Order: sequence, then C-alpha cells, then structure tokens
Amino acid sequence: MQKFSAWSLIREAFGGHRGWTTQWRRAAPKPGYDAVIVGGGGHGLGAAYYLAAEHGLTNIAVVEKGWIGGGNTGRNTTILRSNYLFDESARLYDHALKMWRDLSQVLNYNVMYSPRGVLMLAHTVHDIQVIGRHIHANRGNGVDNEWLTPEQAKAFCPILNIERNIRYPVLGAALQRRGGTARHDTVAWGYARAADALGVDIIENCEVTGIRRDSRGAVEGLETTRGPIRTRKVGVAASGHTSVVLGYAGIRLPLESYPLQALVSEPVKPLMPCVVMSNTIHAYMSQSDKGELVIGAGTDAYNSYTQRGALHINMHTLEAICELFPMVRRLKMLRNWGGIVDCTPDRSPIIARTEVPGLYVNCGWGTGGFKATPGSAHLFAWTIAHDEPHPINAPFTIERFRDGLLIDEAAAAAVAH
Ligand code: FAD
Ligand code: PYC
Repeated sequence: MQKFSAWSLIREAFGGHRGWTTQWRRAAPKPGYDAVIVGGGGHGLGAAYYLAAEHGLTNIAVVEKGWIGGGNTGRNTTILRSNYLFDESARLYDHALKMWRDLSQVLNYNVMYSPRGVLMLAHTVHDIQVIGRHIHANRGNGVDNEWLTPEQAKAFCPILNIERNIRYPVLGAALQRRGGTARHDTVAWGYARAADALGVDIIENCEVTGIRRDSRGAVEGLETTRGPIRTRKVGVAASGHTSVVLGYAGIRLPLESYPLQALVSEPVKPLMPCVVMSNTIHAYMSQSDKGELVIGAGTDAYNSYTQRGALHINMHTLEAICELFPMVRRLKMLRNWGGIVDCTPDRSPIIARTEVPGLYVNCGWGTGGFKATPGSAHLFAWTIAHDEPHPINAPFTIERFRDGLLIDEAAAAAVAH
C-alpha cells in the first residue's frame, strides 16, 4: 500500500501544489528557451499555460523574482465582474468572465469561482446617471447588469444599511449577477501546476535585471540573478514593476505605480451573500469562504514601490464600511497589506507587442486586473505566439496614448485613483 506523509496529504488536499515545497522541475533556468515570461503572477503563469496548451510552445519558462502569486495575484480582493463602459472593455472583461466559469475544470484545480453577484451602489444623482449609463452600455454589449431600488438591494444583501438619514444614503444599485469572487492564490497555483505538467519551467527567486538585444535591436535574451537566458521572445507581465523591466530595453511607458491596500476581519459566520462596492464613498466588501470580511481600501495619493499603504486610507474605508454595514462595527480586523498596481492614463490595460521585436507587454491593469486573469493570459499568449494581437486585445496598444485612441474606464474602477 502506498504511504503518505501528513505533509503530502495536506498538499494533495490543496490540489497537489508543488511550489510550496519548491519542487518545480528546475531551480535555475536552462541556457535557452523559445520564449520566457517575466512575472509569476496569474497573468504570466496563465500566458505560459496557454502558450503550451494552445500554441504548442513547451520549451518555455516563467521567471519570478520572488515566489509565484506573491505579487498582486495573491494580494487582491478577488472581485470578478465585466460591467465596463466601452465596447472594447466589455469584450475584454467578458471574455475573461466567461473563462472563469470553466477554469477549475480546465486546470483540474478548484479556483473557487463563485458568481454571487456584484452590487455597485449609487449615493448621488450623479451616481444614478453614471450607473444608468453603464447598465445600458453593458446590456447593449450583451453583458448582464440591472438596476435595483434600495429595497431590492437590501433584499439581495440584507446587512446593507438603506436608512435615508446617513451621510451617503443608498439611492439604488447596479447588480451584475454573473460577477462574484474566486480564490486569488489558487489561480497562480492552478496555472503553475497545469503549465508545469505541460513542460513549462517555473523558476522562482529569479529576477530579471536586463534585456539583451542583437544588432538589429531585437530581443536575444535576458539577464537574471540566476544567470543569462537566451531567447527570442520575452513576454513581460510584471505588474507594478513593468516600467522598470521595459526600461531595460529602453522603452518608456505611460505608467504610474501606486500602493493599493486591503484588509480582512476576524472570521464570522456567513452574513454577506454577495460583493458590495461603493465607488463614491470608497469602500467595498465581500466575505471569503473562510468567513473573513474582505475589505478594500483606496490607492495612496503618491507613487511608490512599497507593498504597504498609509494608515489613514484604511481608517477612511472603515468609517465608510461601518456606515454601510453597521452590524460589522465591533469586528476586529485581522490583517492588512498592500500591493503595487500600475496605472495607465485611461485606466485600461496594455496587452501588446512593443517597438522592440520579440518583446511583448501585459500591464496597466491598475486596481482591476485580477478579474481579467484568464482572458488576459489567453490573449497575451495569442499575441506572443502569433506576433500580432488577437482581435479582442487589438485596441489595447501602447500607441493609443500617442494617437489619442484612449479607452477611458476611470469610472469603472472600484477605488479612487
Ligand atoms: P502580479 O500578480 O503582481 O505578478 C507580477 C509578478 O512579477 C510579481 O510576482 C513580481 O514579483 C514579478 N516581477 C516583478 N518584477 C520582476 C522582475 N524584474 N523579474 C522577475 N519577476 C518580476 N483586481 C480585480 O480585478 N479585483 C479586485 O478585487 C482587485 N483587488 C485588488 C486589491 C489590492 C489590494 C491590490 C493590490 C490589487 C487588486 N486588484 C484587483 C488588481 C489585481 O490584483 C492585479 O491587477 C492583478 O493581480 C495583476 O496580476 P499580474 O499577474 O499582472 O501581476
Ligand atoms: O476592479 O472590481 C475591481 C476592484 C475591486 C477592488 C479593487 N478592484
């Protein structure tokens, strides 16, 4: 009879993830690969998985400066939705939302996708108008979204305070029923395990420190803290640090990096059946399957690469949360943390080729790229494999900032920027 150690049983219970024990196939990179992805977050690991699974590229590697999922993929508040305003965004985010539905089956790893519904609250006449515009635009694009009265919103989320005498009363809400949550770190682990099974090398503790180019200017390799790697194709998905990495190839991007924070309460019995977001009073909350209330705060007002933010931002968020959900007032907060998000001027991402042959970039997701992970990874892999964008990501170029073809989704974001 096969014997199992307690540790192996625990590992199997969580899907047999090998990264915890750093048992990936290789600790250091091979001298050369057909393609290398920089960044072991969901977007990078997912791109590697789709390159192998859908484009037959298996002599590839993901290089990660820390541990996989240790960046924003493992730090976000897990909200999934596709209720963006513009046609280009609706196509992009709905492509991703549809992929979440089957992701656990595709990866054979439970990413705990839970379409529990996302409520976006309106507190002012302006909110009602903006949200109304979003609902109509979404429906025109085949994306579900519906208007709820305050009473209907409370029926959907019974702990919501709809008293009229509060500072920002709830005047109504948009509900995207297909929106919801997934467990963030399983996405990194699931893609990593599936990519590894297809032969992809996952190299942790390997920071890219330079990009080598040949006499024509095309990519010919990478410098890393674990030695040089030869490759003709490099895909960068290094959220928060993209400008640093592309700077190695002399490319400047219109990106700014900010800390964004979140916090969780002590675990309690189920009390919150959905996600509630309020852009105006600047707070959002859901409940994890462990029972913790997951609360998101805003971005700091200054640029930084520190993975923590200012305390007063959290205090402001908690004031708003206590007003919206008075019954959580006496809960203790267990942890808070931050991540570094990179934001473009129009708050839409870039998934594109760069001016350097063989160099591709996936960045600019700002505060909202977790929801896009499967779609973004899928389209990024396509772009790298075909050396041209898929029709869905074709508008998300770098050149749009030169040509003025912006996709201005600032109002679709959950948090202040
Ligand atoms: P990451 O997961 O950050 O991966 C990038 C990786 O690149 C990192 O692991 C990093 O270590 C690595 N790297 C960087 N430089 C180098 C280098 N030189 N060499 C090698 N590796 C390098 N989005 C939503 O849709 N919904 C939400 O509810 C939500 N909430 C959020 C809450 C917070 C607090 C934060 C911080 C973000 C939130 N986001 C949310 C945004 C979302 O987390 C990100 O957009 C998304 O996870 C980005 O994924 P990624 O794979 O591109 O980046
Ligand atoms: O994009 O839905 C979102 C989001 C919520 C919190 C941070 N980003």
